[in-house]
Amino acid sequence: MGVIRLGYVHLRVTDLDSSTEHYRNTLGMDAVAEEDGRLYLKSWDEHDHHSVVLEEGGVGLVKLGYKVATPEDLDEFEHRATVFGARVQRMSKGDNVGVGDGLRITLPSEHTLELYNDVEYLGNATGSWNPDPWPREGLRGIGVPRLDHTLITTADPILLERFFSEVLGFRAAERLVGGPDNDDLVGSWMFCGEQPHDIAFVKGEQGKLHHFAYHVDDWTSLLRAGDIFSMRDVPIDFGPARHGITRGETLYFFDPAGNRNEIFAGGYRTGPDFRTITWTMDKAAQGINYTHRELDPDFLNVVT
Ligand code: M3P
Ligand code: FE
Repeated sequence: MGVIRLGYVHLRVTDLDSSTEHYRNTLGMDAVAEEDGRLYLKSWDEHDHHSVVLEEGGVGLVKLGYKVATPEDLDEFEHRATVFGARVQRMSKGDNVGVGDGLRITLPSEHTLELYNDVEYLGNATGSWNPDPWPREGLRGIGVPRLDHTLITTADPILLERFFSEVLGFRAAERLVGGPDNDDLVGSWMFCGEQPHDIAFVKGEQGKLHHFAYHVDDWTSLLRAGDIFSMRDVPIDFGPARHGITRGETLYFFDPAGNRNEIFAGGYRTGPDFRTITWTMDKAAQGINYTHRELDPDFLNVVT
């Protein structure tokens, strides 16, 4: 029962060709379908039909998809989201290539969130019979194995945290608080499984994307990703560095449209008995960039 993971990020990009080059050849994702001007891509260790969709025209998010454990979850989440006062519609099989019926919810932050259980299974690149540890035919560019999380912005983090908690059963791993009494919520990092976060949000403009992240194995992979970005002139935001929040290792960069991506490694394990960690604004720079303890204001201001 419940939400399993981030399934897909559907993005707008200014130029489909240059972004296709970035997501296919620099990150190493595979194109699995192209329909109505949308390109559907999948990372090598993902099993479901796709995890990134590129659509030409503008920047930022079209929508996020999270996979739920059972079809019955959709009925329960529809009920709870309606009681919460969110706008909920049913989405139909085929609205997204490879994805079955589901729910389309407008979050209090004005982002569109799709929930689905039925999705075409393609399998990963190494199969499920005596698999190799990685594809023996090799990987392109970084060869990202899978998506990890998204970070979005909202005018009302308390309301969005309530939504993810009360409607979708997420829990906060870490909270960033400010104000004289430390009771103003600036950001929340929430999980549905055992990762430190599956979704996070910070206070900001409604409906915007701060970044979405891919998981890689370790610090060495992160450094190698940095080498590939340098070879290919990919703009770097910051990193490689350590996050205080989530304890992950990070490298932020931009796709050709200016959408921020992250490569993320490490992080601790959570679970239903995990006790929320709190960061205060006077330590926010350390929380986000533990290594350098300073933040470029553009890191907080640039969203798409
Ligand atoms: C992460 C993370 C911001 C913090 C970002 C932190 C935008 O990306 O994965 O923990 O303030
Ligand atoms: Fe992140």
